[in-house]
Amino acid sequence: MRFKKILLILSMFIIPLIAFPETGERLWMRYSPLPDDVQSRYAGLFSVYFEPGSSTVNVAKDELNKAFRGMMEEGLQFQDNIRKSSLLIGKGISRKAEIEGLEEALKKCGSEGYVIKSAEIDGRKKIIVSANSDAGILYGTFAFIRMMQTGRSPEDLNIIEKPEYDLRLLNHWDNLDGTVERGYAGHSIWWNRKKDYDSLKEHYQTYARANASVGINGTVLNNVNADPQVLTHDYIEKFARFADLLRPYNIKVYMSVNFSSPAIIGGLEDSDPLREEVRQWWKQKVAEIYELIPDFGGFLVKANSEGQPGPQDYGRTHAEGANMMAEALEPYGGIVMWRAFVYSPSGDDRAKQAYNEFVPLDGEFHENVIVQVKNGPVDFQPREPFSPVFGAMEHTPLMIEFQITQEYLGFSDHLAYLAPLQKECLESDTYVNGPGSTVAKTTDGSIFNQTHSAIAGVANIGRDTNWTGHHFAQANWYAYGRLAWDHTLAADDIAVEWVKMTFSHEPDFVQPVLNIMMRSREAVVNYMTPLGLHHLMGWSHHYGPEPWTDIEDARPDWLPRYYHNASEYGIGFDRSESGSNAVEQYSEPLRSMFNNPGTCPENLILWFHHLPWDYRMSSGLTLWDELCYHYYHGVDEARLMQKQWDRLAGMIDRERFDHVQHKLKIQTREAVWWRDACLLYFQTFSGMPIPHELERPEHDLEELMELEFDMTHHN
Ligand code: GCW
Repeated sequence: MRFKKILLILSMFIIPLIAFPETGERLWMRYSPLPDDVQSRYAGLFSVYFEPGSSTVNVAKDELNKAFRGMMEEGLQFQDNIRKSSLLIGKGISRKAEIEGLEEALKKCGSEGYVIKSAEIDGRKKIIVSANSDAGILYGTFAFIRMMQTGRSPEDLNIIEKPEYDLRLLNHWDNLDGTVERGYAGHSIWWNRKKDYDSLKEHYQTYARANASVGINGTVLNNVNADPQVLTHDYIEKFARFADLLRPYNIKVYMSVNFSSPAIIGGLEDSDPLREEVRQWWKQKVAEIYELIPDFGGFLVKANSEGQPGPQDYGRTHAEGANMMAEALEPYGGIVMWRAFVYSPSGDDRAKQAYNEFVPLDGEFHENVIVQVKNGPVDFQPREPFSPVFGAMEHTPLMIEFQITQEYLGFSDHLAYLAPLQKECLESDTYVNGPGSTVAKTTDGSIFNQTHSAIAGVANIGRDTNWTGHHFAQANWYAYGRLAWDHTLAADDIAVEWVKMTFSHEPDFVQPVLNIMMRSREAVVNYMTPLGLHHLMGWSHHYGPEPWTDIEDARPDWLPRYYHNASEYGIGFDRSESGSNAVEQYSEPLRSMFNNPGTCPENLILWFHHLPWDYRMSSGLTLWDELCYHYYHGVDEARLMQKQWDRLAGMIDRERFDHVQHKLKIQTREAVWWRDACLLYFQTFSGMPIPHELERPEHDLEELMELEFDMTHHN
């Protein structure tokens, strides 16, 4: 009896301490033992020839070693003899052994891609991982590890991969004081850390490994609302240290800069981009940076937007401002990413402004400038049409900016898998060059001949142990990286990979979780902003519903009423020809399709039209009823997600299960909050009843309107 008790105590307290606590810290690189059947497929592969090379190759080798040690019963044996090895990794394999088709395959994988191939040498089966560069070896090795992690058979392989975008970046909106703008996973991993740098090394390496595992090859370390101090020597040195750390992982560092830096930290009279002194200042600054960071990536600039300084302060254009920096960076191969996120309070429809300001400048930007355009014309809403700037600037490289952090999708409290949102945008047809001119193709170099192709994602990473606040928000970091590498991947395939690597291979777990993930974004759209509604959230925090907000001195285009225009007549933003005519910025046949409520996709109908409450939708329902059904459906979906998760109890570790369960509870409660707030408020205009078969709202409008939102527990 006593013995049993001791065993029980041991199993309750000691064993969990020995086992790795599942905090989420290891992201999708947990490398826990693979199921037996998967192990047996890879069992013949533990003798490895890993061609010696640079620090990047060493990183890849260490990773493979770590992965095998964790996932397989037997560790790796490194050989220096090709014959004795079953897995051959290196750039020079084709020179060392005759392998059919390898040379040709390598010609197709560019400077960062890789080949993974089954081959036979002297009658013995081998797997080859090869590439044209060390970076390719790094990515090929990670791809091989991913195959193991996801249980893919290593038979008959003939994989040739090449990234779709050359530059695949994360943008950190991290302030130098350690806070993160729109960050919901704790403080900055980069700035204002009390711990000494060396003790954080492993943490940064995990960050770097995670990025390398999906192919992210650049990172902007500070907020686009840039502190000019970042260009002082002290900070350049700090950037250099990060650059040294990230370099082996093929990650370059970039910096957001403040346009007024010459005046603010350089002591110049002003920062006019056409003044020689100012141009010289930038040249010297850039030289100083490259002295310390020879492979520095370049600058990201938010100018003349939301109060940031810019060339327009001196009557100059965005192109003149960008070109000044581009000239300074050009001798070193650096680039400027110039953001097109601009809108002025006095301007006409905010959705039109980026196009209006940038398209006329097409052809005026230097070769090493890329204009960075948010996916939608307004601002990272749960659903927007694609930005009409895509495809409209034939002579200017454009890059797409997605937001991985969930500023408008429930922060890190709501589960919203974003790959479907990103795919929706990437696959939208702009028609600029006839059918098939998708947003992806207008930016990846396949339609327009451009020197650089690039993509950026605003990071959701912070100092939280699990990196992203919500365990499922890790999937958004992962999926963004995977799509940046290959935008043709399917959102559900990416989700399955991630679930298997992050949680479990068990089909009874994978399937329901996939289901949760794949319906999650649409659920959020439905309970927040269905049918093309947008920007209904609290005007400063962007979290909960505040469609009623009216602040006297606030800019009208920060307030929800500007966007929903609810009145006794109806609801929606008229962007048709008879309204702001934003439709005009799209190519035919989209323009006409969006212009007519009868042909406009209904999931965007209130984005483009202001319609009466009794407008007949294709379902036969009135607009009001349809709106109600969408909001209620969103809540049902959140409840279903919660139920589905509850059923998975016991299938994974307790820590992460409980954490996600807790978050889903919040999400469901808040879905109801959103639904009730929006419908009860809109009802004051429509005067129509909520369909009787739907449950009654749980809240009272006045009580909701009085709620004071407390930001503190959401960070
Ligand atoms: O979405 C808005 C955010 C701002 C952000 C801005 C931008 C960094 O609310 O916090 O500022 O966009 O993208 O520049």
